Parts: sequence; C-alpha cells; structure tokens
Amino acid sequence: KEEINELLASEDRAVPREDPLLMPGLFEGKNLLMIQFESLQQFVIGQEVNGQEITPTLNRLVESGLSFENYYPQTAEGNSSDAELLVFNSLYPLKEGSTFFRYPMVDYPSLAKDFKEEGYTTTAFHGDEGTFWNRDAVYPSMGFDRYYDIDDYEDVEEHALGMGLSDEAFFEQTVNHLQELPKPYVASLITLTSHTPFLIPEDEKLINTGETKHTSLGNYFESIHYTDHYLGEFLKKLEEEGQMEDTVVVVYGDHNGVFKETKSEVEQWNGRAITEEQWRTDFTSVPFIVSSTDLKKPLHVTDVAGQIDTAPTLRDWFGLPDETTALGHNINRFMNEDVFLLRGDYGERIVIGQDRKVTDYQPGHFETLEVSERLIKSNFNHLSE
Ligand code: GP9
Repeated sequence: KEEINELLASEDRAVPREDPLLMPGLFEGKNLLMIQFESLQQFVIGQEVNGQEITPTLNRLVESGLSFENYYPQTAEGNSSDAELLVFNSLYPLKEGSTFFRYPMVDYPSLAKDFKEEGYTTTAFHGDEGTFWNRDAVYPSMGFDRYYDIDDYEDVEEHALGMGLSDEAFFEQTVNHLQELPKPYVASLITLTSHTPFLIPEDEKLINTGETKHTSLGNYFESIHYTDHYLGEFLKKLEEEGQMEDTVVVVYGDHNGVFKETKSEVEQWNGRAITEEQWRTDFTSVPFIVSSTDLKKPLHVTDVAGQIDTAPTLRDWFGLPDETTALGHNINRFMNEDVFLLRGDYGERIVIGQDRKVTDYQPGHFETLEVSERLIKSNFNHLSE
C-alpha cells in the first residue's frame, strides 16, 4: 500500500481550485443515472450535418447543465469495459488484454459500493449478452446488486439491431425496470447501437446526412443521432413520470468511434485541414455531461479531465466519504495540470496539458498503468468464492 501511495504521489499533477465547480454534496440523496453512450465523441456536440443537429438531445443537456469539453477516454484493449472500469473505479485498465477478463473477482474500489453503503440500490443495464466483456462476473465485484442484460428484455428478436438490442427498445424498456427499483438508486446504462460499423437500416434512419451519406462519417452521424433521439425519448418519459426532480443524469462517451483513417472525411465535412496535434487534442475527447434540476445555470468546463477523474468527482458532488482509493483527481476541487491518455487503438501514451497542447507523446508507452496493475493485484487477498 505504501509503495502504491508513493507512486500515486509522484504522479500527482493536480492544483487546487479557488472555488469548487459545484457545491460539495449538492446531489446528496438523489438517484444517479450513468449513461455510457457507445462511441460518442465530443466533436459532434453542438454540430450540424446537412443543416440538422447531430445530437439535439445532448445539446439541450449541455445548454442547461454542466459539461466538460476536454474530457478524455483512457481505455485500452478492453474498450467499452475499460471505460466502465475507469469511470466507476478510478483505475487505469491493464496494459494488455481485458481487465474485466483477467481480474473479474477482485475487490474493486467502486463508486457503486460507496453508494451501496449509503443505502442505494445499485443496478446495471445493457442490451447485450451478460457474458460480453465478462460483465456478469465483474459487476458483483464492482458492487452492482443486479445486472439486467439482454435476457431481461422483451421481444429481443424483433428489436435486434447491430450487436444486440436496439437502443430504442433498450431505453423504452429500461424506463419500466427503473420504476421498479427501490430508491435512491444508482443505475449504469450502457448503450449499444452506435457501435462500429454504425449501420442503421434505411427505414430506421432519423437524419438525412446529405453529402456525407454512405461514408464512414455519415454512418457515424446517423447512428449517434439514432441513439441521441431515443435517449431524448427516454428522458422525456422520466420527466413525465416526475422522476427528474430526484435524479441526476450523467452522460459520457466510452471511447472514440472515428479514427485517423476517417480524418479526410472529417476535414471535408468541417471544411478545414486538421493537423496531427489538433486531431489528438480536438478529435479524441468524449462528452461528459451532467443534467440535474439542481443546476440553476449552465456550466461549461474547459479544463482537461480524464475518465479516471469521474468517481472521485462524483463522490464529492453526492456527498460520499472521500476514503476510497482513486487514481484520478476530484475535479470539483482540483484541476489537472495534465492528463495521461491511453489510446487502445495505437497503444500510445499522450499527455495533454491545461493549455490543451500535447506535452508528451510516446508510442507504445504504458509505464503509468503499472500502478493500476499493482493495485489490482494487491487486492487478490479479497478474492471471493
Ligand atoms: C458490447 C458493447 C461494445 O457489449 O459494450 O463494446 P466495445 O466493442 O465497444 O468494447
């Protein structure tokens, strides 16, 4: 433990803020809905294609809530499951393979467990097989009482789309499951339809992407718009049921969906050339948006943050004790001077500073992640049956 603490201290690059972003404990006792939006990237937020908003629902949430513009994914070979690992446990993923498969039953320092201690119901929802990414084995270790996977949803064949259940059916039926949960609850919803290769059937497309139609980028826009639309319907339903007063909604992207191969299409769409550095800083961040009736005015944060910072920050906003191990920083009270990024697709370590410039770039460098591996291994004492 001492060794880990020393390593953590040597990696500390945070500076205290003069004032917290939000009043600590502002959301105490509220339900928390965490929505992990498949392949969602920041560069589509507030943007249009062929004269139409790509993400109208998310744009409205940004206009009324708190949003980060420079929140970076730090996932590795475990892709979406690494995002869950990072966000809920403030641990970096392992450098090789999937953490969820290699360490399914360790005592994760999970946010869900802290909520449970406060009497919350903890539940996860996803429209894929329970075994995918070993989630059915890992979720209990992360403190989730119940995992609703595709087998818990109805008319699955009729609503199959892409890798599993369509997000339309997922959101529609999850509303009913949420109604049954004892409150307060923390619920993790993992969306699926906007997964590569982003193919939405012609009769289910909800946007005409004009000149980008039938390109990789156009397909990406169509599938992001699809999920954004049904997220909007979902939120509307919760609103009608009067659930929003007591619920904080957090939407974040898990990892990138548009990679450098598609850079020329992105350049054509937004009409300007993009340098390598601009690509790394401006086209690899993912949204992190918080919506709550407790937020009386919009707050748009440009500080650099990573998925690793999510759990300690949420603990502060929900007034949970600050005793759980976290490799990230509480962004409510500290600012990162820089953030380590691990990109699974190129295996590179990128450091982006507060000035949003790349301060360090090392292909295939994973040294900082050793801290996580040691931390996870040290938890083997707590292996359950
Ligand atoms: C699978 C889904 C997608 O259940 O979460 O995972 P990904 O392929 O993006 O890691």
